[in-house]
Amino acid sequence: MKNLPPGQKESEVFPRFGLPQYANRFPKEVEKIEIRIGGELEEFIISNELNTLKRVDQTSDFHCVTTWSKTGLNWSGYRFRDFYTEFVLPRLQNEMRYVILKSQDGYKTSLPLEDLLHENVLLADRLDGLPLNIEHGAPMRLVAPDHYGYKNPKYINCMEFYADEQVFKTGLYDFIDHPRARVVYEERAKKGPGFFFRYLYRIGVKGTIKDYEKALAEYRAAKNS
Ligand SMILES: Nc1nc2c(c(=O)[nH]1)N[C@H]1C(S)=C(S)[C@@H](COP(=O)(O)O)O[C@H]1N2
Ligand SMILES: [Mo]
Repeated sequence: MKNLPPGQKESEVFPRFGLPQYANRFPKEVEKIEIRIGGELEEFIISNELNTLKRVDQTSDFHCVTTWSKTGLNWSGYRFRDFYTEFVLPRLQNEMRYVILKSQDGYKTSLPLEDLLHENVLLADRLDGLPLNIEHGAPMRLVAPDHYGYKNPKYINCMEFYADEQVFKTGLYDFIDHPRARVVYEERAKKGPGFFFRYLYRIGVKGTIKDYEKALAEYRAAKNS
């Protein structure tokens, strides 16, 4: 048995996963990376400039809040910290502390900037030596291994930087979205003891995987027809 964080179980597969309402949503643009940077700064778009950052490869584990973990994923991409230092920091007037992350499928979540600046947080465009596929977030996703999967948005297309925490409607059920969602502290939900939610969330895992597989098969069939 590998040493997994509290309440997690090892999964053989790395499933396409998420909240039920996102199963049938897919990114419109999977080839070209285009991320809108906004919030309390003058808006700009980041695209091919990312190539100028140092490419990093990283093997890390992925922990979904519903208790499955996939260990040893080989990501490749750019450090969020490098992206921030190079492109965002020079344009700021005051200090930012809070970031809202948005995706092509309408998914939204947030993290404190401090957490995003950890060395192991990546903007990843490759997995296991191949360009990221639709299942796992093409063309680019955030990889934050110390945070539950729901803080790892796929198909990322917008980041907003703010000095203070913002109130906004997340892509999640409101009770789920913990402001930090750190795996070691079992911050599974906004309120209440994390371990309680192990049992609640676990119930839905198999059905969700099936629904996500079905939606992907239908999407592929429609594309090829
Ligand atoms: N855009 C987007 N990102 C998302 C989700 C989603 O539905 N849409 N689901 C989150 C959840 S809950 C998990 S566990 C992981 C799953 O990533 P995977 O499909 O690559 O396994 O993506 C996260 N990021
Ligand atoms: Mo998740």
